[in-house]
Amino acid sequence: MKAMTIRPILTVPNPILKQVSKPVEKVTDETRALMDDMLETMYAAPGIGLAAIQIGVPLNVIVMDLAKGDEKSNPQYFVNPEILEDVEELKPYEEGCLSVPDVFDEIERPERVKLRYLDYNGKEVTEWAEGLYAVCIQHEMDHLKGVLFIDYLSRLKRTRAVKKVQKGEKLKVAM
Ligand code: K1U
Ligand code: ZN
Repeated sequence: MKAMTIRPILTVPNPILKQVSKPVEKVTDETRALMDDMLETMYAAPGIGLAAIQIGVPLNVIVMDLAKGDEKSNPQYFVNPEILEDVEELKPYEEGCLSVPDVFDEIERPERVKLRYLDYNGKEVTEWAEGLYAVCIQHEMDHLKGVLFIDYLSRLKRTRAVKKVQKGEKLKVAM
């Protein structure tokens, strides 16, 4: 039986979120235990994606589950993901982030990307992502580079977003 732990999710302006994550040398049981904890943490939040740095682990690891409402869960695991190709066409999507809670804004990204990554068992996968899959993997891969979706917004919007999160955190402590 897997023992999984829900870990605290770091929020802005925690400087750890700006760190650049490192490649995983080999997918081991330790990597799988990290991915199990990340998935549990993501489901509890709830969210549809999570990068390891969001729980303070600077490794190139991402989990995702894009199953809707009553659909069967569909966990996906990405170790050392790379974008091999993207298309010129950009598509806007109203993004959110568990590290910037209660802030949403429209971000434009390439509507399709070709990915290469290692899965839960360390097997190499190459495939195209589109729709919400393309949006989410690009958002999560930005986390691995220390980039947050609010970094694409104006300085004014970004400052407001960080202040909103800090105010929310203060209220949580007071309650
Ligand atoms: O913090 C994260 O990186 C996770 C983030 C992923 C994401 C969402 C939308 C666009 C791009 C990337 C989230 O999961 S935010 C929460 C969210 O979108 C959601 C939560 C519950 C149900 C459905 C969606
Ligand atoms: Zn995020």
